[in-house]
Amino acid sequence: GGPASLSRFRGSLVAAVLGDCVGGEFEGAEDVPVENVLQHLNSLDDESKGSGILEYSDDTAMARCVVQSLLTRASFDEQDMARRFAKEYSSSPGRGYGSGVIQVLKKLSSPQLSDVYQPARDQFNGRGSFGNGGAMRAAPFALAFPDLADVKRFARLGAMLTHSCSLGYNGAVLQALAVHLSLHGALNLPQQFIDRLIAEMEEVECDEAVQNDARILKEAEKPFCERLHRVRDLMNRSKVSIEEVISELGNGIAALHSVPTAVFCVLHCLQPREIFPNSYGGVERTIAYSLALGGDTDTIACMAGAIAGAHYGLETIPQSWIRCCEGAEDADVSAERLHMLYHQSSQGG
Ligand code: R7I
Ligand code: MG
Ligand code: MG
Repeated sequence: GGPASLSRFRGSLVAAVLGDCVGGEFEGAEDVPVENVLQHLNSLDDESKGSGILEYSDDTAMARCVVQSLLTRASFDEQDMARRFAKEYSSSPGRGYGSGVIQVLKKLSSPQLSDVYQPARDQFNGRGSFGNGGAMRAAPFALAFPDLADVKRFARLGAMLTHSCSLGYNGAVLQALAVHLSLHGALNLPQQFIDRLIAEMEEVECDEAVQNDARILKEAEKPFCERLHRVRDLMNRSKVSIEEVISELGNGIAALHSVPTAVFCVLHCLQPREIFPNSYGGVERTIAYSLALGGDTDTIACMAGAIAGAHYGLETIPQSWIRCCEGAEDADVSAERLHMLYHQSSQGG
């Protein structure tokens, strides 16, 4: 489909859920042989096995809250979104949430709370979390707001409900930016895509809070920009091993060690790769490659899935995968509603 077509919205939201569900199998694994990834993904096609349904984790649980809040309020409403996070957590606490964020979610359910951003600020001795929990649920912001300034602003605020460290919320900004650009066909020119991401993040990271956090955490002055430059170097190499990707970009639970990695997974899998079957489409390659990196596989595959799905569209995603992932059908329905909201807003309505 063309820029911002329905198929791209559906592809993005559905592939994010698939990444989370199929990625759960390898979360935290250190060495994931490609054969194991392919075996796992093959078993999804094999319906006779009745492998059952793969459950989604906190990544999708929180993204669903974001989607429902944006759709219900037809804009960003931090009170409403915070309430939904808290309610979702209390009704289903076993989805694999990060150990720190649980404190925030408990505080958010208190009726006495006056500032919904305060619990996040209290995390980690007052500096806030740099985990990837804000980024993992950022894609819907790109699917709700046509205007890039809105995407950046609301992705940041949405993340700040749990992640007040700039290295946390700027991961969400980067993820939403990547989905926004992909939705508009920017991955047709990969070099320009990465240059555009770097240019946008240059602006985002030109900020005092970023400089402070970077200094305290001993990171480069503009941490995400520095990582994106590494992504650009890696994507232009003729051969790159999984070990190199892990050591250059990371595969961990910090936003800084996972969002640029997810962007790289998408870029690396734009062409067919000999480690994957020829029958694989782009979304399948991207998710498979994300799993092969090990580490925070559900989240990296979820984020890479959202970016890739916005590029390739829903038609490239196997039905058999959709059928065995919890929440994938729901995501498809929500995507249609987001598509409507998006195009209403872009007509100034
Ligand atoms: O970021 P968050 O929501 O976790 C998301 C991850 C995803 O992989 C999900 O799939 C799920 O598995 O969890 O949760 P947080 O608790 O805010 O951050 C995650 C972890 O990052 C924390 O439990 C800490 O181990 C670490 N972390 C920090 N450690 C030290 N100092 C995050 N921020 C800090 C910090 O400032
Ligand atoms: Mg998870
Ligand atoms: Mg994870």
